[in-house]
Amino acid sequence: MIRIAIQAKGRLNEDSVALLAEAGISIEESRRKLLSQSTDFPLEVLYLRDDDIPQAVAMGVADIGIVGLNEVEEKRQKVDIVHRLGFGKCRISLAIPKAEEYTGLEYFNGKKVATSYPVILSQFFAEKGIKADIHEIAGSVEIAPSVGMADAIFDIVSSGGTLVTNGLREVEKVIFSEAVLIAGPALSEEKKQILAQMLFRFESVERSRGMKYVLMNLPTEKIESAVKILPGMKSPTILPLAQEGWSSMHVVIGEKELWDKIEQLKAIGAEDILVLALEKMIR
Ligand code: PRT
Ligand code: ZN
Repeated sequence: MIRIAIQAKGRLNEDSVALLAEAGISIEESRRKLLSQSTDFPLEVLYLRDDDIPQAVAMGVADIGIVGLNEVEEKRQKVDIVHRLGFGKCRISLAIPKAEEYTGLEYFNGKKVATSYPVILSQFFAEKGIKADIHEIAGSVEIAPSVGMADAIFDIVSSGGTLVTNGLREVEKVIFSEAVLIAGPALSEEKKQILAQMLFRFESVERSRGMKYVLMNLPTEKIESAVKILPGMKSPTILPLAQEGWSSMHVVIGEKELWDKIEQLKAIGAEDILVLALEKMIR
């Protein structure tokens, strides 16, 4: 049995639960409970505030956790980052009132900067030789300049909409964050094995993201040209069709290059192209 800490509610909760579900790990519906069990995998889920997850994992209250890299960096707990999960992407940036002229990092010398991430910010300023006054506040950091509490802010940005609404301008992107899977420093062999099993499933889920399963009919003599259009793939699956001289080809193509590849395949004579969703890709 392994225990994972995930965010109880908030931006990372839904994607964390969805990732477990896609990995075939079902969890009892129990929004109000602190702890719930998986019905089909040796896993317990502990629901916490994201701020508490790094410490819970470092102390062994949970064995592993899903949390933003920003919280891991800020809390400085002894945990290992096992895997980047690709959701909850954001950055932590310095922003100033939009009418201010920005000349570079020296701007912040002697300025008061409001943030919920004082550890990350003080390290950044120390590395850059900037002497600013860091003012820690828990929430609504973005309003600090307009109410006269600070000259600038250091806060999470994703679309940038919140900054614009508050008359602020992003001037330095300091760290990039996404949800990460973390683990405590001293997992038992049994727990390490369960973690490896989970990782294998997560990786299969990730690999299949944005991939399509494509079937098409193709003159058999064109197979070689088709393989050239799809480099980087092991040989595609080819099945003979009842009609002499024709074959059916099955390949996996990334969504980003799908239309480009399909146009090229059509140009060499591919017909009846079917594009299907790909659920899992297991290696
Ligand atoms: O209750 P709990 O303490 O668990 O939750 P929380 O309120 O502290 O965190 P939550 O749920 O807001 O965010 C959890 C994690 O999501 C963060 O630690 C980040 O790793 C990640 N994340 C990704 C974000 C954002 N994107 C984000 N946009 N966290 C916060 N924001 C805020 C941002 O500060 C801004 O105020 O959302 C607002 C909108 O952003 P824009 O730029 O899109 O306007
Ligand atoms: Zn929080």
